[in-house]
Amino acid sequence: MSAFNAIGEEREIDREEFTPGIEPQPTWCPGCGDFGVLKSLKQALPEVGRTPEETLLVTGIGCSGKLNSYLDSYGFHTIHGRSLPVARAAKLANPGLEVIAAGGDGDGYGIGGNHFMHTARENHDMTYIVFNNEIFGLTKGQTSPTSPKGHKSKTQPSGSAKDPIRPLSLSLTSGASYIARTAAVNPNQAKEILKEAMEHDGFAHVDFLTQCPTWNKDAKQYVPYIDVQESDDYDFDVHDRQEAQEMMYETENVLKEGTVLTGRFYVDEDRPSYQEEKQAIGEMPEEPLAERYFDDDYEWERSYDLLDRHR
Ligand SMILES: Cc1ncc(C[n+]2csc(CCOP(=O)(O)OP(=O)(O)O)c2C)c(N)n1
Ligand code: SF4
Ligand SMILES: [Mg+2]
Repeated sequence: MSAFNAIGEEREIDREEFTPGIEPQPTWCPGCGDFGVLKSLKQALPEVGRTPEETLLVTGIGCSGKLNSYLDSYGFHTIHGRSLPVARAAKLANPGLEVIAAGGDGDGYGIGGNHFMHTARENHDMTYIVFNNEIFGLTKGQTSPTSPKGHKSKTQPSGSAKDPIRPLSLSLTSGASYIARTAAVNPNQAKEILKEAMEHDGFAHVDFLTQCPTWNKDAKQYVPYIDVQESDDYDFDVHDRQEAQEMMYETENVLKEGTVLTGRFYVDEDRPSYQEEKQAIGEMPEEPLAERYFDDDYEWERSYDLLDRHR
């Protein structure tokens, strides 16, 4: 079965279809927030009408990168920090696919930070989930770009001297058109946010707070969380860039003090995606590039049918 043409029919989709037949038991530590990402993703995909055959998950390296092994879909476990360029290429070749890139805070905001910035700037149509546990989990707890100032680790035994990056603000400044933060401790909200991110046309960035009880004992700081859309204390327009910017800045400030604000922070539905911009200047055909690899006799639906179905 070709990765370009394995297209499911219109039908009821059971979330268990996304559970692989081999290696179904995650090797994440008990209590790891990564379970929350897997669970909410498995719930969200059928609810947006996607089958495993219509989904491509591209991951980086880290505990988070293991997500590929536990979700039955097309998958590509790339190298450290490089999930986004692979995801971009796949989406450009076959825009009918639901393309999800995922990786850790070290992977996406550190070594892959350049790709993050430019994929957001170019507004590539995909969902990008960053498992933000504020440390390098897989390599046993080193300081990461989101570790709070003063955080002690093996690499910074006296405490990090540096302020963490501001992932939401960075995303907005770079050009992402959907920006949200959710947390593994809030699976219902996480599912809804992932659905919105997948349905969004453009680069949808979800900063997903995932506790690491093994190497980051401060994980308890993620509880309780506040949903900014549900709370009466916050009133801002997610479509207004300046209001979103101010809300993100506050959100990033208060996280250091242990107040976890989650929800949608910025949504721009009007900005054309990279593909649309390229088509507008005649640099990209209307038909999926993947279509060129089809033989007229193929029994499966063709990739432009998939594109029509999900447009
Ligand atoms: C080029 C390269 N440098 C370093 C590593 C070692 N390495 C593997 S995972 C990782 C960090 C993982 O942290 P993060 O991205 O936050 O993911 P987590 O494990 O926390 O989910 C590092 C430094 C590597 N695999 N490749
Ligand atoms: S080391 Fe941390 S991030 Fe990795 S699986 Fe264990 S709890 Fe999760
Ligand atoms: Mg991490």
